Amino acid sequence: TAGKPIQCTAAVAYAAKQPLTIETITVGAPRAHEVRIKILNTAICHTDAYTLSGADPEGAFPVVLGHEGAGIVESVGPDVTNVKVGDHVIPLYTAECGKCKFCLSGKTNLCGSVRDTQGRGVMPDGTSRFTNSKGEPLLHFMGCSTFSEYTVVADVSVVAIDPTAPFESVCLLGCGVTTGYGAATKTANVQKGDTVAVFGAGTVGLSVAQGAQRREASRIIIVDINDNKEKVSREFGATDFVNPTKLPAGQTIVQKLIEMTDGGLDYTFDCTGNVNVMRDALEACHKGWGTSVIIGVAAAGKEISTRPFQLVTGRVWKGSAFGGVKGRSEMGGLIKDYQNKKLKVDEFITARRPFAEINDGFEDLHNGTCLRTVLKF
Ligand code: NAD
Ligand code: AHE
Ligand code: ZN
Repeated sequence: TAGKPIQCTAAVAYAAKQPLTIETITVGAPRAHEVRIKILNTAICHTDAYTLSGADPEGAFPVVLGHEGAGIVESVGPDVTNVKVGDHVIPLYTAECGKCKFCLSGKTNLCGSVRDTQGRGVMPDGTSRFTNSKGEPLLHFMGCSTFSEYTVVADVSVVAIDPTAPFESVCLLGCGVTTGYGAATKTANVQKGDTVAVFGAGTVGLSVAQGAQRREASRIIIVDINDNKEKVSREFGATDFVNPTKLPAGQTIVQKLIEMTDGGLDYTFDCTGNVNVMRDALEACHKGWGTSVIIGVAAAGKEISTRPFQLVTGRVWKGSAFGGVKGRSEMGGLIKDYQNKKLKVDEFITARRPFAEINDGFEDLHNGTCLRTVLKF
């Protein structure tokens, strides 16, 4: 099949708020510095639903969504040296070229090599590798498009992994688990004894909690409006669980957290995407040094606000993409941690479905106990 287009099954998002259409599409051969991957498993991240909802300012249709997957390299285009046919791989929505200003800065995991075209849903040469049966081009998504049995990604956007690692589990390292765990251990760099509050007990928030636990945080308070999340929060390391909708009349979540921690948290994390929660997370930080990390993705048009005095008095507001993790350099270590049982991954899988049930998988997101639905081709 190398060098030739492949026909395969994909789930196409033709318009916002519409179910995905499962159909046969054509996936073109990889060009220079491109890799064609046979996806074995993909999960559904909240961000896929967010883009499908129409709330993503970069969202465009028709598109092949999906960015939390794992598979095998089927073929490579000219000049690809980092992976070869047969390698087990994870596509990376945060590329790592190792050569751009960002990669060389030592200050960030963001990479500038392919981000512009990635945001426009095309390959670095400005074209798409996906075509539907009518011959219409389909857009790529986040440089990954894992909701297709075959996908094409830039070589800087893929990492080879230990072939003994199970695809159905490590696909979750393509986004949610890595994002939360990295936000705690890299972006915030939580240290032993620190106090931490996590807003939102989804896969991202629970992964923040397990990162904070790994670093021996003294207090890990999970805040979620859904009481069903208390049990799982404690399983992932929460020492306390607070439902902000059940506080005594007149008490705010910020007051509650400040009272619980003698003045506020060392670190807080927004894992909800709600801008009001982001403000609470910042204001629950300790005066003088508390740092709040925004991970959640907010809808188009939403903005954050607080009194500047919050920052004047030493609180720090920052953000984190993919947990600050450099995928090609650091994925191997995360896979090893998973294999050595230092990193929980399987525990996030709350449903497994055949790929054909992808729309049911999106419905799972609303059931109140869903962490990740893993789809299998
Ligand atoms: P999720 O939907 O599984 O989890 C969100 C949790 O937040 C749920 O448990 C929900 O009950 C809770 N919640 C909602 N409103 C709340 C409120 N007002 N107060 C407290 N809790 C509240 O989502 P997820 O997959 O864990 O993703 C979380 C967020 O992170 C999403 O916005 C997603 O788009 C974003 N995300 C960002 C990155 C990144 O790199 N920055 C990566 C992955 C996901
Ligand atoms: N396209 C949106 C922003 C989406 C966003 O913030 N994406 C996160 C990853 S979410 C993964 O589930 C991210 O890493 N952003 C950094 C980047 O380079 O995209 C918008 O608002 O335009
Ligand atoms: Zn994601």
